[in-house]
Amino acid sequence: MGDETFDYPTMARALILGDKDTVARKTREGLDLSLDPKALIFKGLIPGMDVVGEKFRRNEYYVPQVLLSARAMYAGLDLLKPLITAAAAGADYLGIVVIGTAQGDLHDIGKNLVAMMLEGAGFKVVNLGRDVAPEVFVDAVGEHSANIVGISALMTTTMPAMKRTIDALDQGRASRAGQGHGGRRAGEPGVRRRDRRRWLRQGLHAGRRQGQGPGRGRRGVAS
Ligand code: B12
Repeated sequence: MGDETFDYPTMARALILGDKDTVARKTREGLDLSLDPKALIFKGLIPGMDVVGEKFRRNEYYVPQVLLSARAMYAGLDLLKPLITAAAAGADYLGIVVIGTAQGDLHDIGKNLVAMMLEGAGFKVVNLGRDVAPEVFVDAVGEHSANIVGISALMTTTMPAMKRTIDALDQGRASRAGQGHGGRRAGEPGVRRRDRRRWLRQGLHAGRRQGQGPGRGRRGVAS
């Protein structure tokens, strides 16, 4: 059985129901079939979480159900993470990324997914976790000499914290690092989609062109 016949809908449905055992079982099944770990995330887990988000928005789901689904998501992601990050090549990093969720925001699934992908792509990732104060970002960028800073914010109410973090980074030494801002709210205030994509591309590629790691002094937004 290959990717076309794998039962992604059952995996997504289990996530929607918060059934972490079935999500873990389907993830293992997919891995036993040598399916691409990223396919299991993007065709199984994320479509399930999208439905959860929609149900939450329509008040068909409340926080306890969403929490169960989040746990189910992690039951899959935890199994997939070692395979995705395995490509990371010792000390020979493409660059150093400091990533965290903005102050006041507890959503960390998307941020951890981005961290995982970056690690798998060959970056060293310093993951600060969630609800991270601006000064903690600034200190971490200095301490690790990061080339890129990733800030995640999923809520309208935590967008100002993202802005405070950007301002703090701009004031400190960290202004030389490229910044990637993510989360579904990240692009909202008056930024055109076309510009966001261009900035992110520039941020990630500029430093590489100069052979000094990605994104020095550039800024990008992805959602
Ligand atoms: C799961 C979830 C929760 C879980 C979080 C568990 C966890 N460990 O993360 C729990 C139950 C804790 C939760 C709580 C709350 N939530 Co909530 N939650 C969600 C939900 C359903 C899914 C988010 C998710 O994980 N998606 C899957 C991941 C893979 O996608 P993603 O996060 O978007 O990440 C992708 C991109 O955005 C991007 N990305 C993300 N971060 C970064 C960073 C960088 C640097 C880059 C480049 C890219 C990037 O890449 C990722 C991969 O593609 C969303 C619905 C939604 N549509 O987003 C609501 C949602 C975000 N929550 C919402 C709300 C209101 C809340 C609560 C206030 C509810 C309450 N009454 O208590 C609390 C707030 C708690 C807090 N202080 O943060 C609202 C926010 C509305 C708004 N406009 O502000 C949403 C949109 C639901 C809704 N429609 O109402 N939530």
